Amino acid sequence: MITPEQKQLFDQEGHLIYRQLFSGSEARHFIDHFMALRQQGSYPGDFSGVDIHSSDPLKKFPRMIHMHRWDKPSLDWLLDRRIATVLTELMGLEPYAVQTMIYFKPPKGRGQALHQDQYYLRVQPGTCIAAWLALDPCDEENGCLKVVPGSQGWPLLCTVKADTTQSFTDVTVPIPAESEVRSMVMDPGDVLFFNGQIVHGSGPNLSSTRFRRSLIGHYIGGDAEQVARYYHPALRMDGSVVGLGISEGGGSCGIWVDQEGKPVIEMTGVEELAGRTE
Ligand SMILES: O=C(O)CCC(=O)C(=O)O
Repeated sequence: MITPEQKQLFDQEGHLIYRQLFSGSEARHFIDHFMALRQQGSYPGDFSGVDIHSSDPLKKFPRMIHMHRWDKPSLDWLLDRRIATVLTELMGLEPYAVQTMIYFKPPKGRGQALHQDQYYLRVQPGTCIAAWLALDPCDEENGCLKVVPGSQGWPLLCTVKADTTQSFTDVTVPIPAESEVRSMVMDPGDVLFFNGQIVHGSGPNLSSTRFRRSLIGHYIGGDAEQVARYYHPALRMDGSVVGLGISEGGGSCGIWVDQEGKPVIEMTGVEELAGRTE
């Protein structure tokens, strides 16, 4: 399914948009399914709580997490053959599946500050990879995902406080001023695959009418031995459970320093271990 050019691009840039891996009508079906679930109540993983009277749009439509543990359509999507095939070709081996999430990102909802997924998943050895399915048309106005191409080569950076007027998460990673932050403009059914080290995030939804919904799967290499506790149990792509160890994280993290006028990363930071949950 992946051409040699697409694989080369993924290796160079740490991300790849696979256009129309799913159809527009499948995307519409997921919108209907998850909007109905969201209206029906609250679920494990609704950390910020659901409050339909709140003035914060994200309180009315908080993201849902790990739906595959109790919702069959989510499990079927996480293990979908099309995703498994692309991931296997990008990674060189079949992955394990560890997480589902749906972001509703309602009109005027905040985004998620720049971060690296491996900060949360702590895969050892290796890193994680995401499959991010656009359910709505995604562009700069409604807060499309943005990535820093090439940052998949960076180690885990030390986090700093994020601007929580713009982001619903409170940590971010600093990047050099000259870094490209590329907008992922996508149509319903397109899937963005991105490496777990890559710096990515999204700005607020500036539209007053349009949602920016996306269904997200997180995967780890089929040779991984450990992943953070929150992501257990890991599943093989046939749905069977695989027993992995629990990684704790902590240790050193990268800080940007100036070296002869160029920003370089030094591993001189020490990471805090406060409860991380993506
Ligand atoms: O969809 C977004 O705005 C952020 C999603 C994200 O950061 C992720 O899938 O890791």
